[in-house]
Amino acid sequence: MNVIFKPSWAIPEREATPESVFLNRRKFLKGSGAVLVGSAGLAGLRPGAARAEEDPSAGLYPVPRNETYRLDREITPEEVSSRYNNFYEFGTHKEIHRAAQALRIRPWTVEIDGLVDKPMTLDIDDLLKRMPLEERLYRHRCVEAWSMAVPWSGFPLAELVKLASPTSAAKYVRFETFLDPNMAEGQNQPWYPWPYVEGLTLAEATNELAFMVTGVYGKPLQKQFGAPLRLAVPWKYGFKSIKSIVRISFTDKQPVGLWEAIQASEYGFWANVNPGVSHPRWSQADEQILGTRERRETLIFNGYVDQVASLYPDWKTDMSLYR
Ligand SMILES: Nc1nc2c(c(=O)[nH]1)N[C@H]1C(S)=C(S)[C@@H](COP(=O)(O)O)O[C@H]1N2
Ligand SMILES: [Mo]
Repeated sequence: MNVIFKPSWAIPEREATPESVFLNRRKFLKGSGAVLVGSAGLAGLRPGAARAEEDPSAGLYPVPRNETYRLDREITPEEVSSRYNNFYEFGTHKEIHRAAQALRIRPWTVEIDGLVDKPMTLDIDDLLKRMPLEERLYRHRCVEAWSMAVPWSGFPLAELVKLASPTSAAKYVRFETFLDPNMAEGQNQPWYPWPYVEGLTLAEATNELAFMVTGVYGKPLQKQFGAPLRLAVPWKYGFKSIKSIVRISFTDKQPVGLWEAIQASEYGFWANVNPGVSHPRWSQADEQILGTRERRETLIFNGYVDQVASLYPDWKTDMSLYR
């Protein structure tokens, strides 16, 4: 496709969000049959061959829930959260679930490199067997002012950091998504500096909340959620939670994320959820709860202040330091 779209970061998405949540849901309910046929087609499968696509990690789920992480709202139904996604590798719209079926999730390896004792390549299924899998209920707040609440399955990022054994010089963790424009049509759009990159400080990465997600709703992660391995850092805006990770590097330089590279004034490195600081083009004071007509006040650090405040010692006096 060579149609030139206006980059979606140039559109005030918040204006479109409440309506599109509602409309997408209705479209899904009316057209789910077509969705299934369409996705099998994209994956190059005959409809009858759909079983061949079964995720080899399916037998690992469901995993025990860690009750430490509680919600102040309902879990967003799967048919809502899995039909309204951001995954720019497959397009800039929210009905990414179809195009994202082109994502091939096996074989899948994750490179661990940079300032570590021993760089390594991990096979995803070996990694899944080595890590302590658990379920956590987390809120997710997109910078576009919509939110959801999801039962992620996965393991603490701190466990992976331990396995990687960074040297004392490492200060940051840099994450990278796959790069394959033949598979992911959105990666042919030249104004994005592919691949998608995100970063955390090492202290953030080893905070108890930082979670490597491998499943959701008691099953392996669906492709549109960023299978087979994505990040969840629920006190930060959603764009920090990078999907379909193939490389994790330890470094002494602050990583520049894809969104920061495009528009640093709107999407900074810290990106901590903060209702008090507006996005340059819209307020962050409240949020649309996905799949409902409810708006709710957004909480500082998305409600996770107890877990993360120690990472940002002076946040009370100058939270703008952490935009
Ligand atoms: N690789 C990659 N990761 C990504 C994105 C993306 O476009 N590509 N979008 C981000 C944004 S803006 C959000 S809000 C969340 C959306 O996650 P969800 O689709 O599972 O709700 O993924 C984040 N991770
Ligand atoms: Mo987002």
